[in-house]
Amino acid sequence: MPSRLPPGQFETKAFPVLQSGRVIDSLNLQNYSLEIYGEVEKPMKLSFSELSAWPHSNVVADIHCVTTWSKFDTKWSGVLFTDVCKLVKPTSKAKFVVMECEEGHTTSLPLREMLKPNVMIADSYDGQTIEAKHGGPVRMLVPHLYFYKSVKWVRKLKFVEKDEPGYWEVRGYSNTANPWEEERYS
Ligand SMILES: Nc1nc2c(c(=O)[nH]1)N[C@H]1C(S)=C(S)[C@@H](COP(=O)(O)O)O[C@H]1N2
Ligand SMILES: [Mo]
Repeated sequence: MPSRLPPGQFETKAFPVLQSGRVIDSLNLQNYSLEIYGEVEKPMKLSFSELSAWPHSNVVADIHCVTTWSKFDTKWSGVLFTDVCKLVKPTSKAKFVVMECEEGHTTSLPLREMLKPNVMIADSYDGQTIEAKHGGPVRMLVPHLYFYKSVKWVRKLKFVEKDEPGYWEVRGYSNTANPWEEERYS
């Protein structure tokens, strides 16, 4: 059976907390909003309750941090990115998605990576509202890539024609971030 552990990773039962700065704890269910804009036919700005009313899916996924920890069977709920696209309708120019977080942190991915199974806007972890330290109330989940692509405290999704490499990527981390190929650094 193929290993569930990508090369150079170890399994942890803990859920480490990692980010570039401090934990952002100023977002809550009342003040949260998510904007989806750029190369889409239907730009939108959603409150947390409006996002909650979108079609939800459950995902169970293994996650892999570039600092070498992996955690198996993490349980999330949220809106699949494929379902987001059915609602906002990317234009033919949309080739990349820039994920913009509270306090300016960003990452980006090609639209085709975002359309893979299990990529979601997550608003629940392990049956509960996501804790601030893990990016709550709303974070991205892109479980097939190193976890720095799964940004916390996401506020805007911008569909663009040209890539805009993100915070970790301009600091030497891989822009493709495939853990099975050990794409850690660029
Ligand atoms: N907004 C924001 N999201 C971020 C980061 C960050 O610095 N800022 N770091 C990433 C990194 S490197 C990792 S490993 C995961 C960690 O998520 P966790 O704290 O829930 O384990 O968040 C990612 N999302
Ligand atoms: Mo990370």
